[in-house]
Amino acid sequence: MVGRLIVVLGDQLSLDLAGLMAGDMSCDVVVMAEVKGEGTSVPHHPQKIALILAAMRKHAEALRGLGWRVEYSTLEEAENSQTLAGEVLRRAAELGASDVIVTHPGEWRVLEELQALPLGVTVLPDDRFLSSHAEFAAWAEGRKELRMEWFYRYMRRKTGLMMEGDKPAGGQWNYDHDNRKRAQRSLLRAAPVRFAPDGVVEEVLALVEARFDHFGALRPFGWATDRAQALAVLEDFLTHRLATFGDEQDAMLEGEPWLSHSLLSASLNIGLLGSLEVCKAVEAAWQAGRVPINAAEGFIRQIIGWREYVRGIWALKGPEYLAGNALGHSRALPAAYWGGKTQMACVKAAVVQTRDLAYAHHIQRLMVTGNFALLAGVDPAHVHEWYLSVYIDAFEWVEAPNTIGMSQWADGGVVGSKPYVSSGAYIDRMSDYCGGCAYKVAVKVGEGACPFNLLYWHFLMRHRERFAKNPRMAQMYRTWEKMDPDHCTRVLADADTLLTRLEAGEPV
Ligand code: FAD
Ligand code: DLZ
Ligand code: SF4
Repeated sequence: MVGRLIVVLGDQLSLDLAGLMAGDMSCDVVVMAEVKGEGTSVPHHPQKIALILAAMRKHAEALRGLGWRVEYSTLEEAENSQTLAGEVLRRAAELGASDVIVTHPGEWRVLEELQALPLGVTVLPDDRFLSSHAEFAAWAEGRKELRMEWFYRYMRRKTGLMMEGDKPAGGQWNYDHDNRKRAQRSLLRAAPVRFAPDGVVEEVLALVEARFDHFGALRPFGWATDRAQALAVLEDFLTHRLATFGDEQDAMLEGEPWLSHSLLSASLNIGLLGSLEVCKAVEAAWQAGRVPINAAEGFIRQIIGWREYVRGIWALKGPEYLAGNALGHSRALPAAYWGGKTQMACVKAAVVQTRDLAYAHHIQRLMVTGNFALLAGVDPAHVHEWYLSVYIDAFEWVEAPNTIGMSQWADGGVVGSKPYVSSGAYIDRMSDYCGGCAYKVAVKVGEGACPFNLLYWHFLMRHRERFAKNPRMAQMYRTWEKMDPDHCTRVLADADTLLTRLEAGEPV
């Protein structure tokens, strides 16, 4: 007879997980399960499945090393269930357990599935986040707008990160005006640390190769799959890329997928690193004079600001948030997103990189693939499924508010006061993609016109009612009014033709 079952999910690989802290090593049993259903709930990128399975296997060993009894089901074991709930139930019957402890999952579907178990299920808050559901709800209470910047300042005060008393270090909360530079090609840019597969990873790669036929290349696989490797990625970032993180945050360069980004999201999201330890390491690098203030502040804002904020929105809005479609968009996702042909150099670069690396950085996600899907009026549910599938770091709690809220404005403006749309000019300013594109970014209409240019105006016109009075967008409507009416008619007609071609499944 055993005590309770402590369920540890594939993105809960932290030794101080709430479920473990609440458990009793002398009688409780940790249950971990590789199940096909979690790999196929959406067609997860093969590298993401491999990361999770390899990290789970290593974590189970680490827990055993600490003295926990771990009952671990591998995907190879034929008698196993296809679902997490089925596997927990099977273990409960096998061990004679009737109570289960679960740390709050990061996907509503998983929470509902586990709560429906015919067992005593206790769900504990996931205290790996710096702000709890209750705290975020209290912060949000009574506010007309839930702007990230205000939440960020609250979190700076709460954590004390980069604070001098009650004032922000350096006198400013936000150094973004020093950021957003165009990237320069540099022979000195160090490639980030990657890891050759060890025995555990090799085993899992073979398994994923045999069991999953999803979009995305499985090899080469170089992600950190244990805490020691994740700490090495952090150290590599602090030493080689943090100093230029702010400057290059929004830049895009052909053939340079990583630039000055940290590559830490997957390690943070599956629990190999803690968000506070990462922020403290960044703060210490700034205090030691190793990196400028705009870099350190910019990075810390992404973590205690954006990361915590989107989790708060996800928790506050609940499962209904996933069905948001404020703009009534209904087109299918272009085949180009799943590797189909496209002549748009920027979209192609982002998708090829996504296919090969399971990674694209924030501006590629927001201003290339996200921007195009929004301009083209793609159903946000399809966009959500794509983003949840293709990235190494994609988990619903963080992906959904970024996609449905920030990127597609499908939540009607909860996350963003205005939609993130731009013409080709923005992409041209922040990247070197346009020079090698079949389209011409300077061409606004007719032969060779950049699709972003056409669809930008089409978007603004089809949503005129909603956005013309938005103070942050009114200027664009005034610009349109001043344009030659014949030109405007041609832009909208060309955009309609483009959308018809997209609907017919033609490559654009
Ligand atoms: P860096 O650029 O080095 O940033 C540092 C860290 O800040 C990241 O590791 C991440 O933990 C955090 N961060 C930065 N921006 C955000 C943000 N907007 N929301 C939450 N955390 C942020 N991030 C995910 O972790 N998982 C997702 O599924 C995800 N989906 C996204 C979908 C869309 C449409 C968009 C626009 C953004 C999405 N992001 C997501 C946010 C961001 O793009 C990634 O966190 C980042 O690209 C990860 O790479 P990095 O670790 O090199 O990040
Ligand atoms: C994403 C994922 C995958 C691919 N496989 C597993 C698995 O086999 N077992 C498991 O416990 N978790 C897996 N996960 C992560 C879960 O889907 C994750 O806990 C939810 O997405 C909630 O964030
Ligand atoms: Fe993208 Fe337009 Fe530039 Fe081509 S011209 S890379 S489609 S922004």
